Amino acid sequence: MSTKAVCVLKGEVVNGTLFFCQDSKGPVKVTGEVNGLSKGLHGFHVHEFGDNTNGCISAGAHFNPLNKEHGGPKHEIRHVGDLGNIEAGADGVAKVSITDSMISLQGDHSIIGRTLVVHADPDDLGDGGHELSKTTGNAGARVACGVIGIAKM
Ligand SMILES: [Cu+2]
Ligand SMILES: [Zn+2]
Repeated sequence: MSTKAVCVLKGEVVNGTLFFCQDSKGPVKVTGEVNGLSKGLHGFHVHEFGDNTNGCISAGAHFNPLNKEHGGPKHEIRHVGDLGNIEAGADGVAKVSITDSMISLQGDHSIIGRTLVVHADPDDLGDGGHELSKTTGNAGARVACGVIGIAKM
């Protein structure tokens, strides 16, 4: 059985739609497109709360049920929500195609009802040596966000 979820990202200039698909308890495939970005890398994370009452800031910190330090998606030490970066071309469009085994659409690592956030700056994946590297990857402002919801099968 496969589970599907969807997220509509909204920001002042950045927007997009992401689709999530998981077969039984396998990895989650994230696909879609984000528009209106500056060229280059942008931090891309699942944040803890599905709360956008005060904009993207209400989504809280990175989803971190295992209480680890911030890292990159391929690192052993990472937040569950750490999906690394997406990369926009000169046209401001980032095509997203990520497969991740830490996030899930069910159980303790479920991202359903939490917020997907795109940042202004690159995520340094914990290695930047900045005081924020081990908590946020120093990825800067939140330029768009959206709550991840259950999608039609
Ligand atoms: Cu983030
Ligand atoms: Zn993180």
